[in-house]
Amino acid sequence: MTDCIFCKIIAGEIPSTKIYEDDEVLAFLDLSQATPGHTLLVPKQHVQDIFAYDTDLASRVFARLPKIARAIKASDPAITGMNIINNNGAIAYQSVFHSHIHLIPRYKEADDFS
Ligand code: DGP
Repeated sequence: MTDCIFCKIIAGEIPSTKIYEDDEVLAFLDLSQATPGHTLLVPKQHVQDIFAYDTDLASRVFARLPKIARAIKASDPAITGMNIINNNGAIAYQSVFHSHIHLIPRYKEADDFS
């Protein structure tokens, strides 16, 4: 999709810090880090939101979560938890309309990074 910022990141037209990539998904650091290591997992195929997903593709994309979450957690011993969030629709605070899953590491000390 020509006007989609995440499609441009997937195509390498906009730089990103890649965390994980395979034939079907890309995970990269969120520009706006809720906590250090805040990562977005996106399907390479443009899918607007959960309502538009092909069920098989959704199961494959969401199945990557444990592996990527474990890799993020392993990157810093201070990470002891993680919020995983998927916003769907403007009413639910989706601002980029290429489906993405937030992986937000939580740290063992009080982690107010705002
Ligand atoms: P959401 O509100 O759930 O649609 O989250 C969209 C996220 O996308 C938001 O946390 C900021 C992030 N974002 C927007 N533009 C860019 C970009 O150009 N690069 C990166 N890495 N992240 C972006």
